[in-house]
This record gives sequence, C-alpha cells and structure tokens, in this order.
Amino acid sequence: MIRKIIMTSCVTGLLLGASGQAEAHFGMVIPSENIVTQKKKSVELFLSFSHPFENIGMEMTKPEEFYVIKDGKRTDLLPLLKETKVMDHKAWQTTYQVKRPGVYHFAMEPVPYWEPAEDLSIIHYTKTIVAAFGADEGWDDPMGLPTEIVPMLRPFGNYAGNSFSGKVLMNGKLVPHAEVEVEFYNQDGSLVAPSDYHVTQVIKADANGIFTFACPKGGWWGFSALNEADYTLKNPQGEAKGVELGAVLWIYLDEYQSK
Ligand SMILES: [Cu+2]
Repeated sequence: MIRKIIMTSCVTGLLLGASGQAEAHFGMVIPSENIVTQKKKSVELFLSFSHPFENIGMEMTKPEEFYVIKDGKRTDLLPLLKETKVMDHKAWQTTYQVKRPGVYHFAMEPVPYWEPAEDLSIIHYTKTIVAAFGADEGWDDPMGLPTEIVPMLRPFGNYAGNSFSGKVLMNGKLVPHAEVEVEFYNQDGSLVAPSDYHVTQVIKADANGIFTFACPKGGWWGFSALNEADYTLKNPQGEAKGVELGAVLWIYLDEYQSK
C-alpha cells in the first residue's frame, strides 16, 4: 500500500532526487504502429503520463486536448477517448481509422499536473507521427504547439542505431541549449538500468536548439525538452507556482529483420 502511494504521488522522484538523480515522467502518446499499410488500417493510440523506462504508471486525468493534423487540417479526437489502463494506471485510448495516404501528427495536451515533489505544475505537450500508405511529405512540419520538438530525421522507417536529430521550439522559436531528457520505453519491463543515471539520459541542444542522439535499440524512444513557462498556475492550495512545459516527441525505430 505504501509503495502504491509513493508511486502514484510520484515521490520516487523525490527520494532519488536526494541523491541527485530523479527519474523522469513523460507524457506518452504511443500508437500501435507508426507505419500504416493496407494490412492493418487502424491504429490504436494509448495516452498516458508515465515513467517509461521503469514501467511505472501514474493516474492521468482526461487530457485537455487530443487531435490529429494531416496536411494542415486538424481533427479533434478528444471525444473518442476512452478510459483504459497503461502500466496499471488510469490512461486513455482510442482507435483511429486511417483512410488516406499521408503523414499524421497526433498531439495531446494534458491537464496541468501538480507535482508536490518538484513544487510546480507540469504540462507535457506530447506528439507522435504516423505515416500511411507510403506518403512521406510534411513529417517535419511543426504542429504549432506552445512547445514542441520538430524532427530532422524522418521519424519513421528508421533502424535501431540511427541518430535522431530534432529542434526544440518554444512559441515557434528555437530554444538554444535546451535540455532534453531521453527515455526508452521498456514496454515489456525486461530491461534494468545499470544505475539511476541510465534511466533518463540527458542531452543539451546546441546554440541553434538542435540536438542529436543515437538510439541503440529498436522500440519507442521519447525525447522531452523541458523549459519553464513565463506564467504561473495555482497549486491545489491556491498558491501561484511555476510551470514546467515539456515538448515530448515519441519515435519508433525498427530492428533489422532477416529474410
Ligand atoms: Cu512521475
């Protein structure tokens, strides 16, 4: 029971924070596939707020927004979300039918999450990109989120070992030297980290807000650029507190396959 309380209130971060390293929570938008073919035209999408490497979930309130943009046209998907569980905690899910070729950008804006351990609210604008039926135009279009990572490596059709490059935007402008947290989604829970430092890797963008990170393993990789908002929000006690804005992007890399 105590363990459960610790996890849901995210105090794991606080405890490890004392030793200088806190595991990171990530907004997650994980589709069942990121390349759609005639074989399977529906994509199941799972939305959560979790610790992807440690496989520890958190309860997530229904998001503020969830939508898809294709060729600049936005479609609201929020009414289609159904409650589900991800990593044993409240999460959200829907199935999206892909009808036409194109590059589909999915984005979630969560309700601000009050994190007592960090004394701030957290909003992770989270996105992922799905390609369908051979189309590959527009994968590097920004979605116009308050903050986001725009891929410079085409975010589909990649192999484990590829380097991912992305640029960090805040209000449409590049963020020099942005700090980016990186986590592998340890989906089956089979991996263990050699140390706490290995759970969340960290890279800094250069003076132009661009970073490059090699992903050594096939699967889902999450990149989260964290910046402080220029506004405050009230905590549950009604006090004005800082807000951490996360620009989170999930990409998938495939393993090489043999004949
Ligand atoms: Cu957490």
